[in-house]
Amino acid sequence: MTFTATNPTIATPFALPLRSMAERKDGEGGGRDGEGGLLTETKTRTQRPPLYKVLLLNDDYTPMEFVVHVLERFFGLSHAQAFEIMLTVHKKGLAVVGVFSFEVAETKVAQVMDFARRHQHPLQCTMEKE
Ligand code: TYC
Repeated sequence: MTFTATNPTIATPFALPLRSMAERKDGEGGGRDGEGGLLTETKTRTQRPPLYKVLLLNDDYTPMEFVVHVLERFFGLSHAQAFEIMLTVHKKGLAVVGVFSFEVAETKVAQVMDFARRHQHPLQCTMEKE
């Protein structure tokens, strides 16, 4: 299943297939109308899109100040928040920087990787499904 909504912060409705009467609980629709006709009903349910964690990985070469700057610039963190997450990555090897829709996570990863490459730092940023 793909999610192509241009604004991924807005929940996308999905039409679910009608289930047979046998699959339905009482009072769930799809019964008799009392005059011999069959009642049908289409239900539209709102499903949340899957979320993706964006992870920052430690390395031995990228300057701490550069990582702090990346976190402020691309993830909207305060200097104190950015410093804290940078230190977590430095000590533990990686940290979750944020959780986003697929498209937003993909964009953040690309922005960080491109920015690091342009500054010739080996900083690595990846995403994984939550
Ligand atoms: N370990 C790096 C250093 O000592 C700092 C660093 C922190 C690098 C976080 C990457 O994602 C990172 N300069």
